[in-house]
Amino acid sequence: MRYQELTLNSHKNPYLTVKLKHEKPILYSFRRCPFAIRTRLILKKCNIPVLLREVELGDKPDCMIKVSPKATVPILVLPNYVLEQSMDIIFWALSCNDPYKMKDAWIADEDFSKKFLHELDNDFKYHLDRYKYSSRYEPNEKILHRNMALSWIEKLDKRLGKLVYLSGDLEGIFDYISLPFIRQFRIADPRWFDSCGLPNLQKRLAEFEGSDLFQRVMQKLPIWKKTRIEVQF
Ligand SMILES: N[C@@H](CCC(=O)N[C@@H](CS)C(=O)NCC(=O)O)C(=O)O
Repeated sequence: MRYQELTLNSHKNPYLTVKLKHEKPILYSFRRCPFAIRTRLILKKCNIPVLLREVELGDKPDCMIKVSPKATVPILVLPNYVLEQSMDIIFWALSCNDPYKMKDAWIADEDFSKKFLHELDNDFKYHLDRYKYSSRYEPNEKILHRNMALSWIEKLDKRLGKLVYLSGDLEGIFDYISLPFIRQFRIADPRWFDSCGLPNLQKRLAEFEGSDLFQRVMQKLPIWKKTRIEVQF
């Protein structure tokens, strides 16, 4: 089965067999979290309806912690399973409905795809946190981490010199999984980022942030724990 190849882990992946039932899955999400943003982008592109519960990281709902004790967002609660990693939710969504054939870009060169994801979620994110939140780590090493992060996104800028989108001819999975993090990197010091000489990536990021899709997934929502309002996302 093709979807099996898409999973990051080689272990048996039970939720791939889950079919969407009438009841909608529940997504615990936090508006500004890049992991949650990438998940919302893909859920939207895949037309998967969910009930979104907006969370405050400093005041998480008990029922969220109960279903997923590690308590990071995003979390997707399905009738029989809980998915607690953004990429698991993304691959699950793509296995349910992939109208834009986003999986094709992933499958085309899976070694590249896995390396891209590893560099993003491990290396780049590591340096991003130590740059953006340097006061929580080693303030003296802020610029070192900024430069390490920059060296990776310079590769993305080069890629965009050859391709229209990070995913090829169409905006797709590589754009959606990475641009929320590049955005966060820029936000740490927009003037510095804009002066960095990354013309292709700066343009791509600006287009992405200006898109209807991005605006849609970034809407401010009521906090579920305080209001009990679940948003039909
Ligand atoms: N590997 C996880 C990481 C998710 C993550 O770290 N989310 C952050 C917010 S951006 C979080 O929930 N942190 C918990 C906290 O701050 O209490 C994924 O891909 O979903």
